Amino acid sequence: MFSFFKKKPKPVETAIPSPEMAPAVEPPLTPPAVEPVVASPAIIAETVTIVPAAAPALAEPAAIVKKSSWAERLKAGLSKTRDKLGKSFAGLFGGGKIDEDLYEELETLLLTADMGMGATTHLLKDVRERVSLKGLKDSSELKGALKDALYDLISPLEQTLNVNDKKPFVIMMAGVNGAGKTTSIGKLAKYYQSQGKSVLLAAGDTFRAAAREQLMAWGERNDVTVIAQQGGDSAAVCYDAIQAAIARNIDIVLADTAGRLPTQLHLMEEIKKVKRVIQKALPEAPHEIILVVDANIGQNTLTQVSAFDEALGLTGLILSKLDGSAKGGVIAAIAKQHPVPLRFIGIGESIDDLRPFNSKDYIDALFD
Ligand SMILES: Nc1nc2c(ncn2[C@@H]2O[C@H](COP(=O)(O)OP(=O)(O)O)[C@@H](O)[C@H]2O)c(=O)[nH]1
Ligand SMILES: [Mg+2]
Repeated sequence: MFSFFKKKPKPVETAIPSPEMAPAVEPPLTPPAVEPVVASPAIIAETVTIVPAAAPALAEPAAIVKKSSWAERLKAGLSKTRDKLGKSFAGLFGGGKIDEDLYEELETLLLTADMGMGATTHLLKDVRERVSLKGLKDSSELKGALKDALYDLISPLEQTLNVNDKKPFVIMMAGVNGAGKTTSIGKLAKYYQSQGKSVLLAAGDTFRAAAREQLMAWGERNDVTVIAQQGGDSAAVCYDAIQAAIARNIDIVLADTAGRLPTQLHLMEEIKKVKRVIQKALPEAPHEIILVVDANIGQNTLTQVSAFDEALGLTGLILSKLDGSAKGGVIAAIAKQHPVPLRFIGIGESIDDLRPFNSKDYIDALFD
């Protein structure tokens, strides 16, 4: 593999679309001067620079982290959610009669873990049914019933992303600022490389120079091609990246985009345009549109999922920062209220801290 930035320390071929390409037909949307998520025009106009390899875009996993298994790290990562629930669960499942008081405590607990009203009501109903069906009498038997009910609720979200049938397979990232899009792209590039896939990155966050540099630094260190542009058009960068991927027989394109809030309607229009232009570059692309959501925002996740889904038609989710969050229950809320396949979960800043979502592992890490 090769990297433009490694061998040619100058800006990559810029993506100036030909007249028949979409960007020429659709005038670029100008980033607003007042919005906090966009860089000032001065930064947008800045020249692409090479970031020294010493500036890490992603922390390398510490030796101790490398030794522990994903299951252990998942458990450690979910410790905040588990701590919040753990003691109460221990009390709840510690033995004694199953009565209305117990169900009430359980309800409070599920709501505390950010499962939301819909999922909580659903789970309680399901647990009650299991209790009566199996004739459970003691609260110590409730844990199994709750785990089973939770599994039935969230396991439909567990759907492996199949990247094998299209080449290049184009994955487009979306989300608010700081959700973890760029970091997740770095982690995913490594993940797919380790499976023998060739990867190309599109530095589609053209609003923040730092985002482009973050991606370029990552690409340079790991010998992955990064397509970047010094101008401000995300759609053109993605178009160029797909052309490059086709020409170079690349397996997977990971397209970064700038952060935006669903309420910033002009920016939501801009990302719809990015999708349309990707479609022009490759008719069936983007094959996957992933919303990256920060687990710390809890119930607000749902607002983001529905808004981005409406704008783009989401095909997948990445839930990042589960490690820092006590709101791991939000997965149940997503499953109940707005199910979108949860492709990956992030449980740390290291390069190996992103893996496909596995509902059984997740439930075990929460309860055991
Ligand atoms: N603890 C933790 N931090 C994360 C995770 N994913 C991303 N981050 C951090 O969140 C911050 C914002 O990430 P970034 O990828 O730049 O967000 P973007 O604006 O959506 O591209 C960075 O400091 C990342 O290291 C995660 O799973 N766990
Ligand atoms: Mg970013």
